[in-house]
Amino acid sequence: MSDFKIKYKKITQIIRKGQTFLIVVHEDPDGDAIGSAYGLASILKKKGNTAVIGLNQALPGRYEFLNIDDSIKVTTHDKINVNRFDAIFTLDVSREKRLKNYEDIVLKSPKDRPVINIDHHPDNQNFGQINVVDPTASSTSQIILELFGIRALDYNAAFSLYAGLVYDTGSFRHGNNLKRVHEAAALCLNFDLDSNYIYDNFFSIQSEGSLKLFAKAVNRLNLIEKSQVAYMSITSEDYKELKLDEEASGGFINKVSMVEDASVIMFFNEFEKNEVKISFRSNRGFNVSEFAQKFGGGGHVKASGCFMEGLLEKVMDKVIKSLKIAMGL
Ligand SMILES: [Mn+2]
Repeated sequence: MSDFKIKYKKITQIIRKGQTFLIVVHEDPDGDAIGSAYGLASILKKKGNTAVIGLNQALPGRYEFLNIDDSIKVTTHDKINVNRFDAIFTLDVSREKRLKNYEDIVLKSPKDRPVINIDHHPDNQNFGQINVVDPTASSTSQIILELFGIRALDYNAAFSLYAGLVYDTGSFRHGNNLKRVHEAAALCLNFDLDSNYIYDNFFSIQSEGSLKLFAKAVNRLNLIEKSQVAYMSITSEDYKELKLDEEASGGFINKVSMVEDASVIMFFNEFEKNEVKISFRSNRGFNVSEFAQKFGGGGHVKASGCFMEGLLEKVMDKVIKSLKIAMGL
């Protein structure tokens, strides 16, 4: 029996033995985190169990369309009585730190409340009792589809997991094994899904405020080193001026990742004064996961991020200098 099958068996035993499960995803969740959480919750519900999704914040508005089943509750850590749960699933969480408010709940979980860590980040720290970590998978949603298979799905599970696949592959444009990605997607398409609806919600539909904010970012787009490096920024003043919260800048980096010739694209996002979130995208093989790790961040070879405190200009200066050295420019 393969390692994957052995782990699947152990997980099904835990599910069969238990009744109520907690699903935790990483802070500042993305479409794969939320999609895989709803997908797994639907699978558990179909098996007659109850699952609660624990976030570090309220469900971000742009992922509200994934909330199609009122019986699946989303909550925050302060409202959780962890003793209720028979096991904890962590989805799409690479490092303990990314659990944020759930770090203690997960890392100090007793043996009889096992932690099942399902993820596709190469820097995953295997903090679970069971770790299903596959960096060759496009998304956590894909791993869940491959683990549980078609028989575990219903419409809601298929909808959510398909959404996770769409999100992390940029609508099937990237992912290292597209045949495998499409095979997982095909499982979902046995249900009558509206793939356009999912695509539009992630990538097309934007509020007026968000578009205005994007215009500011694009206005500050800089191309340096013969256009090999591109970067843009928004400031806390921009957010204030347009009366927007951080959510408004979701997905901006993906919209500029097609800048011609750029090997690396960076987005400096100062959502609070002196708090800068930096997103990296790589088009030509430069490993931005390794680079982000220099600043305490992480992610994937082609898409990563980190967080830094300090004046925006200083942070930008430091990161750009360091990037030039790392790229040998
Ligand atoms: Mn993911």
